[in-house]
Amino acid sequence: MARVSGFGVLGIRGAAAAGVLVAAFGAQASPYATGWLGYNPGSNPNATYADPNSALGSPTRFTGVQFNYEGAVNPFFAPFDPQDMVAISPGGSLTLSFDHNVYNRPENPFGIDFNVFGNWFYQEVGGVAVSKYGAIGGKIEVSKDGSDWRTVQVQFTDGFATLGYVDTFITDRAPAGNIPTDFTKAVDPSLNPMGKTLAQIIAGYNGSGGGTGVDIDSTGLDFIRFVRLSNPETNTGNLYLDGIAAIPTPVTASLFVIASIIAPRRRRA
Ligand SMILES: [Ca+2]
Ligand SMILES: [Ca+2]
Repeated sequence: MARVSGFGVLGIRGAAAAGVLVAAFGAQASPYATGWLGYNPGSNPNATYADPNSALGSPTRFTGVQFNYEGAVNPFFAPFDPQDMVAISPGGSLTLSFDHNVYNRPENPFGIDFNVFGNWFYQEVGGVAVSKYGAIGGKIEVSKDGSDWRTVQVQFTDGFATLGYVDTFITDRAPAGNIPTDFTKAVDPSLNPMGKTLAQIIAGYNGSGGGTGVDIDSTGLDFIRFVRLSNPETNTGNLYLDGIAAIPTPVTASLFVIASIIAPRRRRA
């Protein structure tokens, strides 16, 4: 991850000092949802995918374990284990919480502040993506305090299918790769996966794990702590939520601050 490699600039002492500062300021402990508060499975609950805890932590990189049909997650092979995701049927909703404030940062690539992951995927014909399956919408709202909710401009399934690894190029039942993608990195919204092979899509993701990128700028909020996904009553299908991932604070700015704090101590030593 960028954060870890960034510490290489300062060496072990710098990393240790940064660790102290992170602890002192209570900075983000997890980029993913760490809690949920309020799960309404909706009018047509799916009892197999009924555990909201499946939407906490990292999105899924390897799926099918519970069905004995394992494979690395890629845009042609979506997560489908009950431990991977939770269902929200029409009329239902689920609220997730981050353990830190997620800010609207204009300097984030494409303005995106967090990613949302589901189980939509690309249908493959002749080795290329020809259509998006399971893109049935879904309303995303954000909140600072869990009571004042603002709707964002994108819908749940507007974004990109999940990719678990950058070094697996088999579309169906691939073994786990060695290089995980970054779920906290946004895909360029102008990328069009249709007509592309898995290798071309992986190149287009540029290290990202996919997802729907959300920019909270239009909500007027400077930061958010809660994300609510709702399935409109007018929908006919279920939404399957795998997880959410916050875009981290740019590392370079943080390290310059840390370096300026620890440098005088080194000179006195
Ligand atoms: Ca933003
Ligand atoms: Ca999950």
